[in-house]
Amino acid sequence: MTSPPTTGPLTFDELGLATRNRGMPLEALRYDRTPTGLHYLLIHFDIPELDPDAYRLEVGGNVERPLSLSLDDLLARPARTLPVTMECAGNGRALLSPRPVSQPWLTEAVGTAEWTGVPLAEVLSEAGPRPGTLEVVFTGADHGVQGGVEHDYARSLPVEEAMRPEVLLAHGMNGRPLEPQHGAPVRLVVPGWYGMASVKWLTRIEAVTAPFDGYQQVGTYRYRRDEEDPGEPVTRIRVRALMAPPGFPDFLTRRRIVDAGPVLLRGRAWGGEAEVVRVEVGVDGAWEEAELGPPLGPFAWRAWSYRWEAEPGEHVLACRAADAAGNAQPLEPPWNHGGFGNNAVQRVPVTVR
Ligand SMILES: Nc1nc2c(c(=O)[nH]1)N[C@H]1C(S)=C(S)[C@@H](COP(=O)(O)O)O[C@H]1N2
Ligand SMILES: [Mo]
Repeated sequence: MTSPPTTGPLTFDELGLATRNRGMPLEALRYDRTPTGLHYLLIHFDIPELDPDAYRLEVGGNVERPLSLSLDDLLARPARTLPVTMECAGNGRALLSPRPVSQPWLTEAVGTAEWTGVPLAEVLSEAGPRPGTLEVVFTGADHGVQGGVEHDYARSLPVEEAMRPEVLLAHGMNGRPLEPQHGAPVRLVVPGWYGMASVKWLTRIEAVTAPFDGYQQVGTYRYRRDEEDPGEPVTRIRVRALMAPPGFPDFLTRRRIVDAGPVLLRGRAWGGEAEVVRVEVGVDGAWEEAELGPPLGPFAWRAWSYRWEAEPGEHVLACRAADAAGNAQPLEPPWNHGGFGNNAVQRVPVTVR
């Protein structure tokens, strides 16, 4: 079923996942809005074949008025566009030791797109959840086996989260119709939550009166100590900053090479729990305050920059963010059995010549 965490070399299975699911090259941190072709991808099974002309979104379960909506029905409704930073909960997993065997992300599983869609709350209100509704379950058209369990990809949200005005039934990304790999024709976008909540290829929305126990809800996406531990659910994005690697890279090791003198270090910081209020840059362990740019929106990253006087020699650069709720990034990775929420500070070794 699932392999135990390992300290061994990367497996062929992990390589297979890594070549299907690309990360955002970190130089793309330069863009406010990540071009669609540079946005990260995470696809558990296969990209399903969905004909937009035959597409229906069924809204049912514990509701007064079940709905069946075509893509045209959704496109005809007033839409909202929001920049949203999405990050995979497994980002940083391959940096853990022992390493949970799954999609082996380093730090690139992030991107910020402008998502366009119909507020979920409007469609839900129209269907009218009946008293006793606890959660709303979102099911995708993709199907597979994970952890020995065959299922359609499905996740739930507590009803209060589902009713947040910024949760979208998205049919557009960066001003264009959704592309197949990002959930066409319609996906959920849950700003502030790790990516697993934003169900792609959405075909069914169901109001339920008991906690959803599908595989993607209870079998994974939990902060667990070990296999036996039921753990706590993975929800909102932990605060994090990343740096666009300075200078130029060595092809194989990606080690950075920089000329001595002033270097403008730049990056982005985000988090789903509260607003980012501080970013610091570390040079060989000494931390200094970075300058923050304006947030792009309440659910999107903000730019930061720092002027570094690079002196010849070997150096390690780092960056770390903190939010308004007092959350800060740890220096060492927070370990858990699935390798989720690793927001440890990024370290970038640099040779200055
Ligand atoms: N139906 C479905 N939705 C899904 C997934 C999936 O495999 N199937 N992956 C989830 C995960 S884990 C992440 S991180 C995001 C990734 O969205 P993106 O590929 O558009 O960046 O989609 C989420 N929605
Ligand atoms: Mo993910």
